[in-house]
Amino acid sequence: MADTIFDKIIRREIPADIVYEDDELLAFRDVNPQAPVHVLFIPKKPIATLNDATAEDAALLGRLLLAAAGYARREGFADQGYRTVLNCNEYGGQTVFHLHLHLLGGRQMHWPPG
Ligand code: IU
Repeated sequence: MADTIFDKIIRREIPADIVYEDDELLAFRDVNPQAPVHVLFIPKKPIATLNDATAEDAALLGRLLLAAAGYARREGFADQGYRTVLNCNEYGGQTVFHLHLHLLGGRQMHWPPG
């Protein structure tokens, strides 16, 4: 898989506002926030898109979701609610090809998304 800007963030080659890290995951604030809270949760494992995830990644993807929920709980906006988004490829609006989960909170979300 091609190296992306998120791999450079993982390796600390470029700065990011990191809010969570464990052995397998990293989370940092989106540089172009679309809500008062906009954090990206990524696996350190380089998976380009959701299409590239395999059954071997099931637990990792579960931990990615739980890390986002845990962050919302710790930051005190879990009960108020939030949105998670995982864009895949062109029609999904994916621009960085290292799988990432958007966590958006702090404002009312609307449906359907654009
Ligand atoms: P997308 O799902 O691939 O469209 O989301 C990519 C996100 O990565 C997007 O919200 C960007 O603002 C964000 N981002 C970032 O936080 N830091 C960067 O250096 C780059 C993109 I490039």
